[in-house]
Amino acid sequence: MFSLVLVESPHALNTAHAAFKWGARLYEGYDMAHVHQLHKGYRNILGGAYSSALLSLVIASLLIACGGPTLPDGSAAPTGTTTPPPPPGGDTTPPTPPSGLAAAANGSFGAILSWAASTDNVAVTGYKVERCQGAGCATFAQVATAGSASFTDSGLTAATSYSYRVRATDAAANLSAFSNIANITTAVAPPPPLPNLPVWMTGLAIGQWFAIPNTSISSADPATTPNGNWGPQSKIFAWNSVVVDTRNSKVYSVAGGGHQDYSGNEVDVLDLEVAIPAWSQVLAPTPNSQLLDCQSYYADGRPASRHSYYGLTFSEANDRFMLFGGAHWCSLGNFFAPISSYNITANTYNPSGTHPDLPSAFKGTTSFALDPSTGDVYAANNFVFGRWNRASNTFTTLNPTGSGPNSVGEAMSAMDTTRGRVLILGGQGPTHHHYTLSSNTFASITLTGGNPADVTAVANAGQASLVYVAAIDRYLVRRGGAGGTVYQINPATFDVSIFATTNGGSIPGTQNGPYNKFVYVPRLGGCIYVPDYGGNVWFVRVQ
Ligand SMILES: [Ca+2]
Repeated sequence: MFSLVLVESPHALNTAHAAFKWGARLYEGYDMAHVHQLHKGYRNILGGAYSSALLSLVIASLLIACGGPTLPDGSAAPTGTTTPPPPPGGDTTPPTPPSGLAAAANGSFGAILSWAASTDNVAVTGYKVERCQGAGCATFAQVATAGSASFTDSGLTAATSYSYRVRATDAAANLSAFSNIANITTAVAPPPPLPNLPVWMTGLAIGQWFAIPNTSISSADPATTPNGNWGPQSKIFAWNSVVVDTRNSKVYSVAGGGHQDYSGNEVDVLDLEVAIPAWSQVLAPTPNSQLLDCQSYYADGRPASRHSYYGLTFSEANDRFMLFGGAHWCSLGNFFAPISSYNITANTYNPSGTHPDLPSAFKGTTSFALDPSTGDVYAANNFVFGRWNRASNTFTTLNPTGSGPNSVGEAMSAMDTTRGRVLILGGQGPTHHHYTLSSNTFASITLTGGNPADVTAVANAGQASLVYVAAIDRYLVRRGGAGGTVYQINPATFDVSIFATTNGGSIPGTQNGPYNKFVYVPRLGGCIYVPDYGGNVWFVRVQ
């Protein structure tokens, strides 16, 4: 549908003065004599007075009927359809009901809705969006109108259930039946901002890297060294991630080890909200006498150490860290399927069987991306895509429509909480995609940017860290090389550029990739980076 608007003399029908706008162009005096005759004809058929709406209709019909006539400036008329005239006696036929209403929480305070458009004998002019609050609610009230088949709601309450339904209307105010009802639950409220930033952040500018003094994780080594060829340095060097409890800005290393490198499944923590952060061990490792080779749980019932890759995530609603698969302590190598977890406040691991296993196709260097509004975790591996549903503690293989990644080993992924979609990027696959939660669809994306070298660097990044920072509406990418370079990606256009930083020249390269060792810490407005075992933890403000 395009718009055609009479801008002059709609009733005088004076060829010399009549003019209309088609899109942004102004056409004056275009075959107005012919239009005049047609207008009179329509009026005779339909009755009623001369009107600008009827005249617009006549002009549009004329142009379309002519199959693209040349307009006064020599250009072709646009093609398309226009609103047909209402039936004699007025339009009494309502639009068809909207179908396939899908809704997804948009962070703590919003929702994103989409649905299949209605049709009408004349034209759908809009939609009325209704909402009710509370699990199982039934008292809907209109909260908005929408001109097309999608709507972004805002101003909601955190950690609250809402239901939506939609109906269509036409110009005669005929209302369709309601769509299906779609339910969402908003995310828990984000942590309150710190009233005072920790003193180590004093004077830190946006983009300025800072090595937090005396924060080598080697300072928290277990009293008795767990078995393994490489010792506790493996927590950082052996294909591992760290994870942040975003409620209190504490960084954790959880059961990082794996293969023959290191058997230790200790938990270490670094509190960034104190004046002088320092690593400490909060849970000692399983004693060497209790180790079991190539098992997902040791003899003491606690999960084995592993290369966690990207499979270490924060589950706020469950007060847990989740451990998805990985390469466990095992002389034979191999990938493992169990999902394990650690209870943060209780400082205990959960026993075997607390969670389902990953389907075997999700073993390996799978990408995992957390949806903070639900706690669900989206998983992408070679040719497969799935979701761990936090509320039901089930893992489901999803089969999105659209063009999906065909090889994503060691790809990075993160959720754009503003748009409700997961970006899957880099790694071994030659293509890049996003996944839209509300519609269960993949779309192929193309990275762009003014500096092709930046685009190439991001496109080819395997084992890299990807975070989404809603406060600046940017993805940030950290690769494994030395120095302070951070890339940013515009999540709407996929434009890649450098996020300007200073003072990062002495940041060391990582061994075996950053994975999620570059992590956003919302209460501090920056990202932590743990590239080294014997060196300090780095931090960069990003907002
Ligand atoms: Ca109608």
